[in-house]
Amino acid sequence: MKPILYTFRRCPYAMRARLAIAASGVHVELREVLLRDKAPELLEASAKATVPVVVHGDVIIEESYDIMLWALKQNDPDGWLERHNKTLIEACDGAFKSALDKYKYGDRREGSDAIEQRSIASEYLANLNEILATQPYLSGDKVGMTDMSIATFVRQFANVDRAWFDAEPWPNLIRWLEEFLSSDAFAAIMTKYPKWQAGDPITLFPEAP
Ligand SMILES: N[C@@H](CCC(=O)N[C@@H](CS)C(=O)NCC(=O)O)C(=O)O
Repeated sequence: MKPILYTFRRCPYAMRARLAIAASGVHVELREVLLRDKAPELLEASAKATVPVVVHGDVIIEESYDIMLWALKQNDPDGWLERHNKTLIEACDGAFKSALDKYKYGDRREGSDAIEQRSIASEYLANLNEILATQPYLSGDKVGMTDMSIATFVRQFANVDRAWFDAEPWPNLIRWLEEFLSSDAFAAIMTKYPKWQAGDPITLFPEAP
């Protein structure tokens, strides 16, 4: 039986797990989750009940970053793991994501806490822009683990107010994000699936060639 991936299409954590799984060529059985109506099978496997989750026999992997490593350690044809800046990824998952959530879900009137949080998150983005001034990708000359761990969160930030994002002085970051959003790799992980329930036919991910 193939490993099972519980996932949600628009979740940036689930997206990066799908990016790594697709790059590795490891096949999983995809189960699309509705966050407001989670499948009992997911809740049984993972009390934490966030997505993504991989269930592989007795092994349960409940963190997107760990799912990326799990897939790429099995097969890493593009050498993502060689290009892996853990400090930058941790800063994304920590202070940046926390500020992003307060910006995205807060009251975004001028002077509000949400706007203050936007400034905090922007410091991280300005740093990415500086890195991207000297090299095409966060991982160096080629895309790697660092880019693919962070891109879906920058996308989420940009989508809160795309006009504001595009007017900021970070052309390298905008170029990098655009390249990611128009990539085949991104398109391949954004297929829409109906919510999974027990008894449904198996959905293979990546889709069988
Ligand atoms: N640290 C976790 C975070 C995952 C996470 O928070 N996912 C969100 C969706 S984007 C979630 O499942 N939230 C639970 C809920 O909304 O009920 C990871 O890296 O996988």
